[in-house]
Amino acid sequence: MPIASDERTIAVLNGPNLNLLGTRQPEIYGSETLADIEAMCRKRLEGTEFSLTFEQHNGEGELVAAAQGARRAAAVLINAAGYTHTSVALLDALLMAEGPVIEVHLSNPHARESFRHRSVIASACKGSIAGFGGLSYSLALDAALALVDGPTISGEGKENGERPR
Ligand code: DHK
Repeated sequence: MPIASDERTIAVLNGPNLNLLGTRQPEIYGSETLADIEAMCRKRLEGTEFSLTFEQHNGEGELVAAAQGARRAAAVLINAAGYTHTSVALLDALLMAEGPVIEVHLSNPHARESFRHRSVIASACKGSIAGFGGLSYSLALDAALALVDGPTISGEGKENGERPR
């Protein structure tokens, strides 16, 4: 069952194989587990007006459903893992997001095999943070909070009740 988010929520979505972080190719993905990363994200949002939803799905359909469930969130962070490079269905779901979507990766896909250089979901995203291990999530949360709380980076704003994308 996907979690339904609202505008007081920052949704963090994780794709396939990220459930095995900590043991999965630690030389590439680091030794932190996904539970460690979730705990760090929860801590980062303490004292803010936002609550966290944090999900991991191995199946493409489940991740699409999670993206649909997150469409009303204040912001969405997504590490789509392998589906980053393949999933038009996930792109379509992320295009429905009302707030900014930030692409997150532990590794730097551009420093790896060429099939990882292309992100199919990039056009739904405000930007991408990659290559910093678990810190990528923290940096992405900083970016999300700056986008939803403060003045916007590129001038488009919350005036007239508009939410930044
Ligand atoms: C995670 C994966 O599982 C890969 O398929 C991506 C991404 C990169 C990451 O670095 O977090 O290519």
